[in-house]
Amino acid sequence: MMNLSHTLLDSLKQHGACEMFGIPGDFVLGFFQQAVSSGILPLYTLSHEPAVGFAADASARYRTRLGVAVVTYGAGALNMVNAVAASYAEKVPLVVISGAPGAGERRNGYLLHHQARTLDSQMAIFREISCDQVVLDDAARAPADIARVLRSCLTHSRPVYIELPRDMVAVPCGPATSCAAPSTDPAALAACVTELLARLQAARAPVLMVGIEIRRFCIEEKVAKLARMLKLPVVTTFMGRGLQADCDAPLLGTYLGVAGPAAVTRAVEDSDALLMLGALISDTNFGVSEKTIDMRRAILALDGEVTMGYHVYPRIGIEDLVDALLERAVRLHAAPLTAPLAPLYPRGLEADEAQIGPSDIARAINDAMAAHGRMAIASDIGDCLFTTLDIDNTALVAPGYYATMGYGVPAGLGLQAGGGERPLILVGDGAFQMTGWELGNCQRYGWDPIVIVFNNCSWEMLRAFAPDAQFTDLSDWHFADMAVPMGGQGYRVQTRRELRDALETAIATRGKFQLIEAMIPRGVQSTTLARFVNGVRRLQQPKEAAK
Ligand code: TPW
Ligand code: MG
Repeated sequence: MMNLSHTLLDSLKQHGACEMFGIPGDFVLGFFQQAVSSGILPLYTLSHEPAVGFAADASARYRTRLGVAVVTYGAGALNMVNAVAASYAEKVPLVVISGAPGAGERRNGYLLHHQARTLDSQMAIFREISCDQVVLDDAARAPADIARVLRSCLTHSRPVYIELPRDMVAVPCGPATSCAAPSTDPAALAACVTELLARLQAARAPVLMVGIEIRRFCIEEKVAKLARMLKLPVVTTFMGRGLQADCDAPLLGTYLGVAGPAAVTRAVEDSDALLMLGALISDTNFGVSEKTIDMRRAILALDGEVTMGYHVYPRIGIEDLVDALLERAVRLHAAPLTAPLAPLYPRGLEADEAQIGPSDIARAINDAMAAHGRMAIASDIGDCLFTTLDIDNTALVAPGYYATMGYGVPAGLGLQAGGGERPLILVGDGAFQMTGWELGNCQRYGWDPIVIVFNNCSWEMLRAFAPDAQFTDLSDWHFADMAVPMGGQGYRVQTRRELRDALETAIATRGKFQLIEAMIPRGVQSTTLARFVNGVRRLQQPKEAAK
């Protein structure tokens, strides 16, 4: 006999989920038992709920499918709020499943353990960071409610919240069902495409900027084809770094205003028709633009609508837009491109006795990927993320806009669990202090990521913004020494030669996580971080003075 847990698990699977991450607790124990005994979806447990959220988020981003995080009520779910907020901000289809008190205990007159204020406080908190919610307290409605919520998750590419009272776990329930996707209005779409192509055709220097939605909605190949047909040079946003890595697109590089490669900055800021597909208009993407982009001439497809000039075409799905453009595209006569089409990333690390800087790590990685093949990267926030701008374009998951620390290590675990290949994890020492322990879970599942800790004994990004601050020095924790007891191997490297050798050995060693602790002198930053911080400071100054 089918029960509500089976219906939920089947529905998740039918909507594309391939695994779940979680930490049990008494309010969700029954569902964990159902999940494991049914074998419908594999379940990976980690150590701390933020990591559960990050791992599920990363798997969803990387594989373009639902991510699932299962936690207990209160202490578990509320521990995951920051991770879910990150998924909300960066448009990741994450399904949060939380256990909850059953109907009888809700009425027994006691305060219940894990209760914050009211029994519904948790729902209220998650309503703010999810696009749809349901409490599965009615088995008759459950199949349709689950289908609605999972449909919302995919349509909006944002988290949803499912609360499962523990007395409902095994009640009989009908089979999983599904809801139709919303449709685009064909007449509005036709009008939109006509105007959009006319604007591109009239332009002197159109440019295509791609953002995260093209991955979320799985249209990277189509967008690359569109760029080729329209002869549009392509740039990614900062958040979109890693997009088009596996496509044949005329890619110029990643736009980061005054901090990014000059040719890309020029192309974007001089464009008189910037077509932005799925790009978040965030400060990390655009805050360091010296010449502000003229949004009146830009065309923006985001959040299911298209904006150009002073008007909006509502209800236009980005995939429908790209399909229609592909159908109608005629060759536009874009100006000859001034920049080389294939951006050049630094290679050929000098394996000498010099100290290591962030750009040496980029070089070492580029050399290794040239020799052994590309790896997908999970990066934390910190100078390691700015360093990815010097690393060959390869699949990347990182919190480039929401910028939460602690993402990198659990995200890498999520990549590998999600059926991906062995990932490369880039993380600062400060962020590693937050979630580095999660590596101890690799031994149970056979995961063997390669982790490079940028150990500058410092919150260096903060030092960059506040050079005189007294609180940005961190101690030397000797992370590499912790690797063996946690089931991995560690390498503490001080010189470029040691860095190269450790990376070679790490790549050759399978079956255990490989932790390379790269010692970087305090104050040594990547050129991109230095330019980013200078840019932010300089561009914010006049505004501050005007206050
Ligand atoms: C959850 C604020 C942004 S960057 C940073 C802090 C504290 C320093 C990072 O140090 P780390 O990297 O990891 O050693 P590096 O290269 O700068 O030395 N809490 C959270 N997220 C953020 N973003 C902060 C605080 C922050
Ligand atoms: Mg640091």
